[in-house]
Amino acid sequence: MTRLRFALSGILAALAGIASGHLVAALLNPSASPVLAIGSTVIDLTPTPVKEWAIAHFGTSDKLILQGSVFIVTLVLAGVAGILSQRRRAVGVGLVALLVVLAGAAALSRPTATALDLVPAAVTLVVGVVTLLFLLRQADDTIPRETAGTSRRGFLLGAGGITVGALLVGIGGQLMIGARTVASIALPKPKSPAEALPTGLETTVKGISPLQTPTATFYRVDTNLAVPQVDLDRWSLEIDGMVENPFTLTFAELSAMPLIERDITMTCVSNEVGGGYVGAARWLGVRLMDVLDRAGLRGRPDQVLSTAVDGFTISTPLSAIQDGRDAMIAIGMNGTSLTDTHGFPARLITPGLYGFVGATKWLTKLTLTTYAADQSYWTKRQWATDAPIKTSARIDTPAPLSTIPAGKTAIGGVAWAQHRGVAKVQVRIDDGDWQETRLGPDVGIDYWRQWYLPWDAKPGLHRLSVRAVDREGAVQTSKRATPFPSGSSGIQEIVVTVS
Ligand SMILES: Nc1nc2c(c(=O)[nH]1)N[C@H]1C(S)=C(S)[C@@H](COP(=O)(O)O)O[C@H]1N2
Ligand SMILES: [Mo]
Repeated sequence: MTRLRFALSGILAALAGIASGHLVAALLNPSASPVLAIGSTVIDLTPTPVKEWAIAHFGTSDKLILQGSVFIVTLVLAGVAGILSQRRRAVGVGLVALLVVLAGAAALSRPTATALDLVPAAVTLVVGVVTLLFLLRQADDTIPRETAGTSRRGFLLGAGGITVGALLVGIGGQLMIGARTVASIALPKPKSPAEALPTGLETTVKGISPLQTPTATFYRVDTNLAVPQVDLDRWSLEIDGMVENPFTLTFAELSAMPLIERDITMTCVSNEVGGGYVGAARWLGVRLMDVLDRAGLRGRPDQVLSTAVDGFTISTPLSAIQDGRDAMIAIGMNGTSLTDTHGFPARLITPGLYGFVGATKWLTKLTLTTYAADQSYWTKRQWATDAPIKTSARIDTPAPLSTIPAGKTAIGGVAWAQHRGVAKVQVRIDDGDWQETRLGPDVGIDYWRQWYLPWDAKPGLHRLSVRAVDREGAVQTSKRATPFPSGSSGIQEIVVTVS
């Protein structure tokens, strides 16, 4: 079983190296961690259909699954390197070194990489190679020992120690990365506040989404394996491109501008009909037009290309920003400063457009440009350039495929048709007619609307469908579309058992 020992040597060396690199990255810059750097590069290189499939099937765990796969593939390759080094040590060591060089290259290829990001890869290399050489010595039966059996015991002891050590170091690094969060900061009061939020239907209809989504449960979608942690003192917002006066704002300068407070429902283009990538929050921020007016447009730009601190870009049609909607640079969400997962310290919010065309998190630059001259992260990957959110209604209660007791109950949920507004929500039970539901409070055309229909449920299997009608009279389409390239459509239909 010598071969197994050699394979194990490779795997454990990789494990020890990766864990050490992860811990060092946790201290310096999480995204430079070897596994995270390779993972991020894989995300960027993944073809659009595969990415869409992963988001649809794995949801928010897509990142976990990706990281796990990168990790497993690395360990398999390291095992092969270990086996090869039974014949020729240099081959195994060379392969391990190559793996690390790839991780280092991935870290350096991140748009905001600095030379410091090579440190985790260097640590990985040193720890990996030293561990490999140590284990190979122990694994090798051909090296003469004083007593038989010493080598096996030595190998097992060494391997066990390294496994425990690597797990502790790796988990320690992971916990440190997870524990890094930005502190909430005090923000000025809005010059244009939103009205007090009315009481939502959640107080009376059990199981319905609350009128305002708590920040802690607000969906999160981005390409980042490690959440960017922005240092406020080093952050700035730059406005450049086709403008008369390019300028840069510090956070203090930005938050000193007149603030507006608005209730806006956000939706991700990857949301499937009936899905959970939608959330409603109260945003505090600076009107985007105020900033653009200060810069003064030059020539005929047609898009605002926004850049995040990690180099990620989004393009937003200038016409949407200019049409009077409350497009803003948000610095607050639901009464506090932004959390790091939702874009601290500043992000774009564009009512009526899907997040990938108007909601740049960790915003650091706004460039006035044209679609002919520049493309952004998702538009380079063939997603739509102009993507208004499609009208959609969702059933929150009863849950799909659930069993509920017969008798008086309610069918309820939320519906959205941002920037057009929801006029009606209709429910169909089995093959019956579309029935008008009762609507929750009206919080404006950019916000979702809660709805419910009292239902005297009779025993048996029932099909429930829902659709919304916007204030322009357009009925939610029953035509099915996948999220790619401009958002899903179709009508949600669920089945429940009444017993
Ligand atoms: N920097 C950055 N901003 C981003 C993204 C991203 O990947 N990186 N994803 C966008 C997408 S697809 C959506 S739907 C929204 C989600 O915002 P949330 O995570 O706060 O809900 O952020 C947008 N802004
Ligand atoms: Mo999205």
